[in-house]
Amino acid sequence: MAADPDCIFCKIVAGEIPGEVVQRSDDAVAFRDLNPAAPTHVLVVPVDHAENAAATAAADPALVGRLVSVAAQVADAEGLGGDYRLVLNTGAGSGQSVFHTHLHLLGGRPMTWPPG
Ligand code: IU
Repeated sequence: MAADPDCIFCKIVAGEIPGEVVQRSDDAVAFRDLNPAAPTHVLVVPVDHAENAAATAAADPALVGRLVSVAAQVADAEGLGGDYRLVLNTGAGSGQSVFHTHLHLLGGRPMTWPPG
């Protein structure tokens, strides 16, 4: 699906509302999370709107891999040295609050498991 006029991440992708973009390509945009949960907290989102990673994978499986590649590039650029967490919350019960696919890149502090 192309842009959803009611979606805040579609608006950030389109530059209609501000976001601190750190990397952009034809099909993905990476921008800093407004409420960072780690020293590096970047969201990698597909340009095309889909409600979650499973929907993105159903539409274009390779795109999910490209989101991970972007996250790895950003992690390198942030100097994370290969230590970071990637998270795809899927569904409100998992903690997903924005229903446009986004891959969280978290790093720059020790991580614990399991997450809350
Ligand atoms: P979640 O996986 O859907 O819970 O993550 C949504 C994230 O989007 C969360 O970390 C928010 O802080 C972040 N965010 C943002 O960076 N900018 C926004 O305008 C909004 C949410 I709304």
